[in-house]
Amino acid sequence: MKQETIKPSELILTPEGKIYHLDLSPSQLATTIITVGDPGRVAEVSKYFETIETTAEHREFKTHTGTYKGKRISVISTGIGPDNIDIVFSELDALVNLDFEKRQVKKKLTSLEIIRIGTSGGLTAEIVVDSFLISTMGIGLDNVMHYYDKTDKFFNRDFAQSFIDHMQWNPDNSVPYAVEADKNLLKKMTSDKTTQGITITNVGFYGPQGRVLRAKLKDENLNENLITFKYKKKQITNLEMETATMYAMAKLLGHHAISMNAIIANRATGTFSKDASKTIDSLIQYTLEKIVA
Ligand code: R1P
Repeated sequence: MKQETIKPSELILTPEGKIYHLDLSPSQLATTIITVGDPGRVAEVSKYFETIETTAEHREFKTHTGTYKGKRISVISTGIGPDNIDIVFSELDALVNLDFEKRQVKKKLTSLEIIRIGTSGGLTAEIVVDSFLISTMGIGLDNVMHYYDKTDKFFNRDFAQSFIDHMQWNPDNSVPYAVEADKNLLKKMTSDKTTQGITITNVGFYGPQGRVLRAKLKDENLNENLITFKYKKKQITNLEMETATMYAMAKLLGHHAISMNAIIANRATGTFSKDASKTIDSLIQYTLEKIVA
């Protein structure tokens, strides 16, 4: 049967044939990709590359593709939040798995290796500031994934339901989902320099992460309830804004993803790193070395 073509309103290409938001052509992307939130962090990663063949920038999406110890890597900023992960992962997948000339899905699909180097806040006192935490699982409190079909095969329903029950989760907020890390990448990136944990991904930085500056929260016990939740003796360790959506989008599209977190704040002790840039730089160097190991 002849495959239908994807319309210009759906697969949006620039006059140069680049994918719309990322402003990249397929040849400019490596199959190993580091994602960072902050566009300014892209150069903090690529400064360790011996060559840079591509630089691109459109809105919050900045890309450098080059080589580290001979391995071709793209580093891309996603900006902040799960909504951007939908855009970045859809376009990364399009770059490798769609034929831009024919506007069709390629017969042979490519799996990408996608590694987040991000920052995060620890929820319990044991998750110390300036440590590295790898997310074994993401709990998504965003709604992005609920627009996609066939998520049943990788959502951990039992885990999510026990979270919903424990939290007495307000269904008006969202429908929480749980999704595991890529097992091989988790093993590859882990060492005695890292801890592992369960990461909550939410849609905001203040209210949705239980922070009060001036606006009063609906649920003042949000973070306390998060840390008393246990599933098979495992506890939630940290909060950020991309991991669960990344894990789910990767599984949906057949890619491999892992989230490396530089813990720069601790919500239990109320502390913030005295030198967050140094901690992030150490995590960048650690991650690059693990990628080529
Ligand atoms: C909030 O300050 C941002 O920092 C964290 C959160 O996930 C959110 O994106 O990660 P990045 O430092 O990677 O952006």
